Amino acid sequence: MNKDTLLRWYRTMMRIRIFEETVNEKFLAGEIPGFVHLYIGEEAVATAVCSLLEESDYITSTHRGHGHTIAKGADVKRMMAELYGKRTGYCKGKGGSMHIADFGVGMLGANGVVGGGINLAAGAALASQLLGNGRIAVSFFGDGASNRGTFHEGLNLASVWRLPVVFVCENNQWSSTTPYRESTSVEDIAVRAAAYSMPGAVADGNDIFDVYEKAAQMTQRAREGGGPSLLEAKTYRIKGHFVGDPEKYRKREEVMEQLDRNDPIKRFVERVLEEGLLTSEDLTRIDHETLEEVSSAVAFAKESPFPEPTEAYEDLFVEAGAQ
Ligand SMILES: Cc1ncc(C[n+]2csc(CCOP(=O)(O)OP(=O)(O)O)c2C)c(N)n1
Repeated sequence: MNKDTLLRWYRTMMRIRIFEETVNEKFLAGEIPGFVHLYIGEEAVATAVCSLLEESDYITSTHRGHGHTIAKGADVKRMMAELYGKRTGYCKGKGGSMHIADFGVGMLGANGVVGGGINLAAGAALASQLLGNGRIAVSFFGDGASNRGTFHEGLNLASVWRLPVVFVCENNQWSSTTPYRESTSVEDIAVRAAAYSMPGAVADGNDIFDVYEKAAQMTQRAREGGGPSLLEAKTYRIKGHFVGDPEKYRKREEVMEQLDRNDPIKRFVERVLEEGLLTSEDLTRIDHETLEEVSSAVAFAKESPFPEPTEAYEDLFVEAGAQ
């Protein structure tokens, strides 16, 4: 990997981590309304996969969408403003965390419906195929979503029509309060790809190099007209299901062990320093710049106005072709 890519990866992972640590803190302080799910511990997946995409390519996301949105190039100021419910936010402050979208960078939306993004990505890929514009689509979703009908419908038709789409299952071991082993018929979700005649692979989702290598084969296949594939990234949800989750269903030691041994940012830093690929000055500079960037996003959000009550019924429908 060249140095620029490694620096970009680190900046993106830190941008996600600091953004979310800040959101956690501000939510608990009562400054952010609504409901928030954090992606902490899973940053390597979105970062590696999105670094293989062009701005015009599409992604669909989930209820745990900040990481995907940031990795696809959205503006953290407008994201933070949306979380604060302000008019300068992506949905003019009326959507919140689970509705952030930025069509300008191909981010087709977070989604409060588990498994809801899978067929949206297949649809975007179908549009690209019909238009012949060369764009590909990626759908990020969880292990829980892989047990929904939408997963099976989406993979089947994507395969039948050889759509340019990559399905990325982030197996973070938990589906809300349920361990994936208690709800999922297979050890590796990737094996389900065989049922839909497409390649499937398992990546160590906390090793950005591994995710990148496996995802690269799949994005290339999609670009070359080879059709869809399924990547399962094994990772771990460090935070509760949502901010404020008392987490009575798992032991604290399990989380601490993952944080200690398997934090994707820590693993990246150890490797790049050990192999002399980046210096600690490179990393510290990015840490400072990112902290600064996120704190100005908070200031921007706080200074921005709330929408007027009269705006409640505006923007509910978008005319076809308007975006
Ligand atoms: C169709 C649907 N069913 C149930 C829910 C409630 N729900 C919200 S998140 C979640 C767990 C999703 O687990 P997973 O897909 O593994 O994603 P993760 O939360 O682990 O990122 C559930 C059941 C929902 N939002 N939508």
